[in-house]
Amino acid sequence: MENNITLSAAAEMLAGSENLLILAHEHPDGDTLGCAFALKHAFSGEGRRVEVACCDPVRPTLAFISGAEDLAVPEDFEPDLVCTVDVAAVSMLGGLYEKYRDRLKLKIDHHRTSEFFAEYYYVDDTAAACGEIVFRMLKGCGRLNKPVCDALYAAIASDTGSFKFGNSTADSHRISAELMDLGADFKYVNRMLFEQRTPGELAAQRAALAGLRFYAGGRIAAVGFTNEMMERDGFDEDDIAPLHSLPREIMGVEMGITIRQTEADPGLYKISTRSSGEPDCSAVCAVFGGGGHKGAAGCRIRAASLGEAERLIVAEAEKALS
Ligand SMILES: [Mn+2]
Repeated sequence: MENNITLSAAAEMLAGSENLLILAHEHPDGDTLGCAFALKHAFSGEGRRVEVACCDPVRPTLAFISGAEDLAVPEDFEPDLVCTVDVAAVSMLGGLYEKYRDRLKLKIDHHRTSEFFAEYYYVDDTAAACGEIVFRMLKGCGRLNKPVCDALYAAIASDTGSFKFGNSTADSHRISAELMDLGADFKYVNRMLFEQRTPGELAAQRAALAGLRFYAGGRIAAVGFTNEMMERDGFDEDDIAPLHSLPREIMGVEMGITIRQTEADPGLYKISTRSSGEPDCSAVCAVFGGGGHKGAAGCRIRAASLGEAERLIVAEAEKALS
């Protein structure tokens, strides 16, 4: 995979814009938000206006990065340059894709299976977090101020699961150490990221534990959520997100799977898979047109029921076991 722009040229392009719009991906996580707000803090001022937008609201536990839960584009704002961060596919932009498709100039990302939807792209799939790439870019142009460092620390700590996931590298630690040297408030960021739970998240966790199922002699574990469960127990899609790693954490489980019925289209099930890199989650999800990383990937499956969606994904996961 060849990038068609260097990080220094990308930084110059951003600096050359007057009205810069940064797009985060749907159901924003700490990485996409951390990158987006790092860019906002780095490039705001000097006659430049920078806004961040996302098609979904920010969940309350991550609002410390964005300062607000609503990331709609201000009505009076007409960007001359649009940049996406941590966005693998146009479907992850929701309705914002149609609105800005002709102005999508730059894409910065770290997903292995990537759509090259912007005019210029810089994708490094060896980076554990998109925040590592943004760090390199902002270090190169001397724009690492304190709020930038906090946001980038949040991005990297999020996507590495506090440096516990298999994707984290020595570079993840080196970059984070540099951010700490530069004053990143890692204690605050870690408390906000990893020691806060909403009541909805606990309700989702209770439902997940009650419905846990094992396959392949305990090497695969799956949990599923239906719209009915979510309505009955009072939790939503965002409350499920922190649970994606839960089945994988069980002793002996090599691939953990979470399945969620979608609210807008009850026949469509969103699948998230996790492993320690083996078996390859992105290969399993690619069978259904999805993608991601070896240790974490997702896809959507159309099925008549949660049980059917589960049978389909488990069958592919079983094939991937060595
Ligand atoms: Mn990411």
